[in-house]
Amino acid sequence: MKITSSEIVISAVKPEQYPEGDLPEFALAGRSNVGKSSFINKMINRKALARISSKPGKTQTLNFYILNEALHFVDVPGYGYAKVSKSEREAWGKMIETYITTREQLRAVILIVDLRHPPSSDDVMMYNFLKYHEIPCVVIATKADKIPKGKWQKHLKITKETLDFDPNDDIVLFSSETGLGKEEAWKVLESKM
Ligand SMILES: Nc1nc2c(ncn2[C@@H]2O[C@H](COP(=O)(O)OP(=O)(O)OP(=O)(O)O)[C@@H](O)[C@H]2O)c(=O)[nH]1
Ligand SMILES: [Mg+2]
Repeated sequence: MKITSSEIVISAVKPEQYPEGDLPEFALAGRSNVGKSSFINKMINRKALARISSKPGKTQTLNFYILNEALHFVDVPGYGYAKVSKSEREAWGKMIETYITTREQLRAVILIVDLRHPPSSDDVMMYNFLKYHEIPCVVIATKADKIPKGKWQKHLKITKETLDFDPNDDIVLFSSETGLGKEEAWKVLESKM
């Protein structure tokens, strides 16, 4: 898909603030600092519409972006950032759970994992959570530019095994640095719109 317009709609913390209407929506999920905001920027050809962390934990709210007046991307705060208090973590959990389990426009969650390392226990928990709620999931294995091409398939295999990956889901090798996987990712998302 060629993105010709993109802008932020709102930074929301509660359902009353979610945009109205029935545009199809895709939400990002993944560890803090894994590359969710970078993924959005690469997909929409913007350098810094979604804010990229100099330090982890940058994204704190549900940031809704509208693309081509036709769909929403939702940037979501990452999990697993150590310097977060228990009450902040609980508030985060509630906000995400409410969003994922009640948002009717949500077509799929884009789960971003780091291709270099096996998915963390939080990644596995998030994937299981999505499966449990029967939310379609697209796994993006990012930062592929950081490992040699010859090792991609081996790392992809470990990623799938660790997640106990459902073969009906899609998984895409990606790099926000090089743009690898961008066309494929759009193809997958378009098939779910
Ligand atoms: N080499 C490389 N670096 C990347 C890639 N994607 C993201 N990064 C870097 O990883 C860091 C974190 O990226 P973000 O996009 O801010 O990560 P995030 O998941 O949005 O982080 P939070 O908002 O804190 O949850 C930044 O320094 C990015 O430049 C990638 O594909 N390749
Ligand atoms: Mg971010």
